[in-house]
Amino acid sequence: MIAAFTSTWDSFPNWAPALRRAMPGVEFRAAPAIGDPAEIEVAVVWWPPPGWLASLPNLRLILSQGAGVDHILADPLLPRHVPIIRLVDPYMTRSMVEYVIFQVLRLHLKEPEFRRQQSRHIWRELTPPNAEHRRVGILGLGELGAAAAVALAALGFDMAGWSRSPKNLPGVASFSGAEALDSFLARSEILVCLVPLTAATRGILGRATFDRLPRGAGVINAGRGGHLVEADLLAALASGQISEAVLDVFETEPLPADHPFWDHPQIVVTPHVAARTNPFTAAEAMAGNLRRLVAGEEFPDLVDPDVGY
Ligand code: NDP
Ligand code: OXD
Repeated sequence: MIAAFTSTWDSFPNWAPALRRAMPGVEFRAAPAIGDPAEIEVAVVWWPPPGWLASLPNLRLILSQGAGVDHILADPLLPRHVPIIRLVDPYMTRSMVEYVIFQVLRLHLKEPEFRRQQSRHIWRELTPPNAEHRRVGILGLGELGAAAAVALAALGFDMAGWSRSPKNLPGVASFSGAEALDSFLARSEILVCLVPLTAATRGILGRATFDRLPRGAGVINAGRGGHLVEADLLAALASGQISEAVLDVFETEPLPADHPFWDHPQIVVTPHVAARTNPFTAAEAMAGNLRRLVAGEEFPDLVDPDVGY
């Protein structure tokens, strides 16, 4: 079997040892030098050039290099009959759990405020509530959101999550569907975004959402830049409706050097590192899906292009 690799975030030499170790029977070719396109049966991709997947006439499987698949579904010429598999990798899930715990604790324990006080030599005791009196909400209770929510519940936080379908997770109140969004937001003093970027979720971190949060809420976006309406965040920070924001993902990445987020005292910027794909563990997950393809088995992590994730 021959597979092609294309990526805008990482190089083929970084991936080749991992792919070859996990799938020793597969020949990998890096775009654009893939030889005869008709020989390619599997594509391992991150932001494939529009039309590139459609140029592979015998393609049988598309493997995403990331958990999100908006980079694939954005292709207007996407061959919709070819199964798309998103990346589900326990290593990546643990990274996201660590990131979310770290950022929630920072906001909960008022670390940004203490930093600002220190820079002005101010000794002012601020006392955060205990975790059980801090209401945290996670938009998205999938692979990553559910794991983060359960971990925060285990730390004692008053947890809730919002998803399309109801969930039954230990210590996590479940809110599902558009009709439950307002009541979910009304109780979220710290809001974490971990939904996929779809037509239904684009711009979800905008004024309508911010206005429904308790005054002074914190916002953590580890989903996608397209979830955030940047001007609405700046306005909500200026008005005090939002107190702090932690942003890992941006509409334009890398974040342009002159972007106002860089120097904003109430914004923490991290460079899309909440859960970076690890080629070695990702290649293991991909190998499992290749085995399923060959065996004709169902894919547990199959994407539904009509729903967008
Ligand atoms: P999953 O597909 O496992 O979970 C998505 C969750 O979002 C599900 O709970 C789903 O509901 C919910 N959801 C989707 N659409 C809606 C909607 N319209 N209304 C309510 N809930 C909705 O995704 P993952 O957890 O694996 O990943 C989530 C996202 O995290 C990725 O798409 C990606 O954008 C981002 N990500 C960011 C990384 C980073 O480093 N910053 C790294 C990896 C991922 P239901 O359960 O009912 O289907
Ligand atoms: C992903 C990501 O989707 O890295 O995996 O954001």
